[in-house]
Amino acid sequence: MTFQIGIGPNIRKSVYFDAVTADGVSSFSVYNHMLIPAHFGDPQAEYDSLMTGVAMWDVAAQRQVEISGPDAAQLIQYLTTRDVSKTKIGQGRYVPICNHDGILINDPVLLKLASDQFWLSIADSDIELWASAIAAERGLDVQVFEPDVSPLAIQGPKAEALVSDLFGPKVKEFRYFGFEQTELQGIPLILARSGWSKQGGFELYLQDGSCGVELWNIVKAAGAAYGIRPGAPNDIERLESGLVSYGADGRIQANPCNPFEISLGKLVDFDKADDFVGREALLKIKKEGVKRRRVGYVISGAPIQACQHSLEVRDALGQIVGILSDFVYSPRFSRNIGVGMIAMEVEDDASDLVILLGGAPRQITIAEQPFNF
Ligand code: THG
Repeated sequence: MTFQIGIGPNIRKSVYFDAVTADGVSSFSVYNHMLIPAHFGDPQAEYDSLMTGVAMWDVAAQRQVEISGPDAAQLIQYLTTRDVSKTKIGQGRYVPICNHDGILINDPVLLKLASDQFWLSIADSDIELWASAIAAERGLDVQVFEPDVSPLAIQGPKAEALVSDLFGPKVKEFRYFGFEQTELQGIPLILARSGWSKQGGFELYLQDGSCGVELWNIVKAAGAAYGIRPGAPNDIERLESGLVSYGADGRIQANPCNPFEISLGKLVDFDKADDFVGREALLKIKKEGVKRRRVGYVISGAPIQACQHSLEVRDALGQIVGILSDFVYSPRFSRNIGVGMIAMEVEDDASDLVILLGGAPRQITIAEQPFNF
């Protein structure tokens, strides 16, 4: 099946769009109603550069929702399941956001810029609407808006050397999710040690969209010494490393899940002094126990094409007992791997599980997360 996706004016371009098209982007996806590069025509080389070199990604679609004003800290505490009251300025945190039913609706990175100024660097759902509605309903004195900020990720084992060339050796001292306001040849940006891979790296949160192409080209030129390649958030690596993808692994409209099911239970702080959205529902879910759990899967047979849509996991009786939400062929483990959910009553060593792939059944087994072969 070959087809194209129509791009209309409802899908926004990134500030790096002209740069990534000049550099040969060959596939886009859509994230936060924006185009996001999917690959540049050579997924294998892009995977290799992430694993052994350095890759640069246009992740401007990781939009920032700014919450600032006298009640900003209070609103952040109320929106997230984590206790971020002790978070320091210049420190980021991975913060699940749930609705009142305890269903995960986003899993952003929080950046605390000042005692009264925060960014939520969001996954694929409309948190600006959610946060501004909650703020207004609660009569909080805050501004909620999308600032002119566009992250560019630099990931891979050589990322630190490159970023150190650009910003100086101080970057080696950055803690995970630690960040600093800085500039590069006069371009304002926030530099953070973060990014959606386990290969290490940094993100440049560009604060002037008119400089997108210029910033891209500065990084590209400096990265040439390390063999930098343009790429995109890499599904193979994230599955190998066990990172959660809100949207792919579940979203409220399809496969809604609570944090306990999706392995983010440790980020729900019932002990925090402040109330938070979903607290009551999550307490009840925890007390009653979840009905399914997040697992890795190994899919038998020949190497598979990357996943486009989730698949049902069935047992010997043909009952649906789980979901395989994303899968790839893993070069690191030389087998087909995936992630998803399975009913609590299914044993870890179940041998009767099957999926239907391209009309043919394949055996599928449960594997520990993160994968450990
Ligand atoms: N960087 C920035 N914004 C983002 C992402 C990012 N927004 C969207 C999406 N990614 C948010 N989701 C995640 C998911 C996982 C991680 C970061 C963002 C992550 N997880 C580590 C892990 O699971 O091992 C560490 C989590 C922790 O501290 O507990 O890094 O990538 N700017």
